[in-house]
Amino acid sequence: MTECDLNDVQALDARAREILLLNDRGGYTVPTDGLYPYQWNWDSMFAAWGFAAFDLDRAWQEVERLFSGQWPNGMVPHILFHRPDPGYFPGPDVWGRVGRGPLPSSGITQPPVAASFVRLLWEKDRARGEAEALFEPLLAWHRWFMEWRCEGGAIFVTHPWEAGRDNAPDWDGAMAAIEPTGVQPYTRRDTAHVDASMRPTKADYDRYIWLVERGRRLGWDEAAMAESAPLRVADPGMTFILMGACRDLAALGRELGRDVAEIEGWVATLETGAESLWNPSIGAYDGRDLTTGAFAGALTNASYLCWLGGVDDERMLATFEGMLDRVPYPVPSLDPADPRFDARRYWRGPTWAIMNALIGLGLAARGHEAQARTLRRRTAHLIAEHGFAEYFDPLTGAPAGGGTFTWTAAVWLAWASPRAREA
Ligand code: 9WN
Repeated sequence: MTECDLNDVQALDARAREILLLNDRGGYTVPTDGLYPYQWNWDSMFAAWGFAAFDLDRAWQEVERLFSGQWPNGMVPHILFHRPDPGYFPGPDVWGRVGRGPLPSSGITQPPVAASFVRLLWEKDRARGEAEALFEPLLAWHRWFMEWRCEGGAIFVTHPWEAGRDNAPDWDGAMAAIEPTGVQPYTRRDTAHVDASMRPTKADYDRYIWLVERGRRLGWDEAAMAESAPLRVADPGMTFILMGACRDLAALGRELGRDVAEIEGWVATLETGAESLWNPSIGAYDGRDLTTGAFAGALTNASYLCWLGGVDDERMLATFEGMLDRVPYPVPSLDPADPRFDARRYWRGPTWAIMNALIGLGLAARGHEAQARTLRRRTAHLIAEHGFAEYFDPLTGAPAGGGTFTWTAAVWLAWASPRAREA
């Protein structure tokens, strides 16, 4: 593939900046207008990375705004409802406000990419004080994960939304075992914005809402929710992301003169947990239902986050290279050879630029420069040809889900754009 034309690159850079500003709600960024009108946890950290390409003050503001919603127990919610908006369901009323944090929010978390992006921002200007001020809040969040979401060293989710990969096959077994009786009648808003064929099914939504109603009933008290928890699935995505984030937090802590022994201990624990997610029957890291012990049997884009976590796996490298040869617009969220593959349905097939960026950062950090470069170039072409969509069909590149999407614009500016490479 050839490089994008330089004029196109300038126009694309300008458009990406425009999208971030368009989705800026004054100190925090929404993922896209209409479909997602609030501040989402990991979206926001990608937004900060994108802003850092042209406005470091605004980048730090995004991170600080997210942590302004941190709960006293250390948890950082997956959504902060800064102002009411009827365009999204479930809104703040459905999540409830019992035993909560300082702001209206959801009661679950999302992938902890923050420490890794804080480190990247800090490296742009080490004289600034924001990273130092965020060190303890980040530490408290990671500690919350190790206390409430870690079993056998692997990080598990209690709601598919926690993983950020909502309808991935990883949770199919646990979701099927839930009987969503007694859910209050509700109207989905997502399918008013996006074609239903690109979104999770009604069966999924009934269970998403059932789980939220259970959490609200229990006041989002972790100890109460852990008793006979209906969904506990160990996630390679969460495990590798937290492992990488802990390594980054420890590196930052050392530079700041902090004691990082506790964080190093977590990394060792997570390494053991990651091994337990190796599924020999598919030759990849896989989701594992902690209630039944069953693997999902799914090669997903989260399987390729091993390098981000700091696990250099030759077997995964061979699988990754094979996938690059087979899939026109990598990395698919589910391998196309899987019978559950659905090219446009959300996390059951489509390619997500943010996952590509995380995989690429991991590959580069472990010295697999050639593979990282290939993925970066192919992601750049995907965005240049098909726009700043939420996700893309991995076979045709067709845009899917929401448009003018913050994290796709951010990934362009910070990583995929040829200019980002030069910088
Ligand atoms: C539920 C905002 C979020 C992303 C998730 C993505 C999707 C929400 C939804 O949108 O999830 O959190 O309503 O579908 O799966 O990763 O953070 O972009």
